[in-house]
Amino acid sequence: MATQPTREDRFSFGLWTVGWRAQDPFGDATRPVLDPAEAVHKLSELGAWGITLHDDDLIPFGTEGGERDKRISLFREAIDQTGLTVPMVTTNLFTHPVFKDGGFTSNDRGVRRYALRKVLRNLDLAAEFGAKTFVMWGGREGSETDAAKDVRFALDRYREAIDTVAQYSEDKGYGIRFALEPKPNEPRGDILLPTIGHALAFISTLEHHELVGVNPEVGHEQMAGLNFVHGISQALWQKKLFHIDLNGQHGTRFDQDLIFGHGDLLSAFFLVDLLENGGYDGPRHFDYKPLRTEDGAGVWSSAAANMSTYLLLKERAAAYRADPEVQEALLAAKVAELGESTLAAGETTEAFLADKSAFEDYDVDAAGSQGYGFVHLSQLALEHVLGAR
Ligand code: ASC
Ligand code: MN
Ligand code: MN
Ligand code: MN
Repeated sequence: MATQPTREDRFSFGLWTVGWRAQDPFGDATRPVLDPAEAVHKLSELGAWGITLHDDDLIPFGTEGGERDKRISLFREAIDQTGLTVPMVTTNLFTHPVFKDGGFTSNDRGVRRYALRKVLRNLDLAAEFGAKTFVMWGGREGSETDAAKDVRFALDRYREAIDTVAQYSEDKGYGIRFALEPKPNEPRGDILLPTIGHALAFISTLEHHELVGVNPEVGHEQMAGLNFVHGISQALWQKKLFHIDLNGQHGTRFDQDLIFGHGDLLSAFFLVDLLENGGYDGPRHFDYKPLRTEDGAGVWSSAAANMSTYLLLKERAAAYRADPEVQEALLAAKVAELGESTLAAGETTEAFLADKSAFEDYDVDAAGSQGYGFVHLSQLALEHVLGAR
């Protein structure tokens, strides 16, 4: 079994994932600060291909001048030494108290102008690192009380900000694409653009809608009780899956950011099958948090676990597809038949209405009593996931 990742697998990690010091709302950090250059070297040794970052992961908020330059160049040096890429960069508009009511959609106009400047500056850094994707996770864009936020105005300001950033990027010739990351809540009581569907609808209103897609995170959709595989399918169908955040989650509770596959394993299996066979060619990016219980060694074993789980599921998905019994079950379940158009090629509505076999003579009782065999198919998938086949 190929569980040793290589660069061709295009696995990437947020610097903030392995670098998370495990402070939570109830407890202090349990791990020391991780040197970004060490993160680059360790991830490279483990077989990762890319590292991603928020501006503040690399350059702590407020660090300016020579110290800022030094941090950037030390990171760049590690990148050059290892050959790791920086496929994606994103902006921290959530940690500093200035963003407590949001960045792009704060009620305070001065905060909005500051946030927009921070993002434009970070876009320059993204271009400098050769990033192809710029993620926007609006974690503080939202409210706790409906008295406090006119959501229609907030969406106007959200759109204004993204239009401005996209236009700036085009003017500079950066060739960067943008990916909005939905999340339903946490840290705000309610976050704007809470699901993939909300984000896709919003994107269609943007001036540079062609430059903007989504960066869905497994756990975020599952926090909203939604089916992640369905969400990703629609994003792919609309050619909007620009990036993805892989992790694990147990249902509708706080954002757990578990290792990929350590939440809903069956969903992870069908997700890998979809990503590998559904036309996604972007990074396989992990946005997870090493458990608070882990020490330094545990951090790196958790990073390796994400990749090996993905590769195991990829191998399982290939075995599932190649199994003749599965192919037979897929046929019986008419899974491919859904790919056939409902009307015949060139069939007019007139001809359709005249087709008695479609309605007047259609045997609804026979069709209603047929079995689709979905359980058998589903069990075959489960047996492949369990390695029983
Ligand atoms: C991101 C992203 C998130 C958040 C979170 C910060 O860039 O994808 O889900 O920031 O990881 O802790
Ligand atoms: Mn998360
Ligand atoms: Mn994320
Ligand atoms: Mn996250």
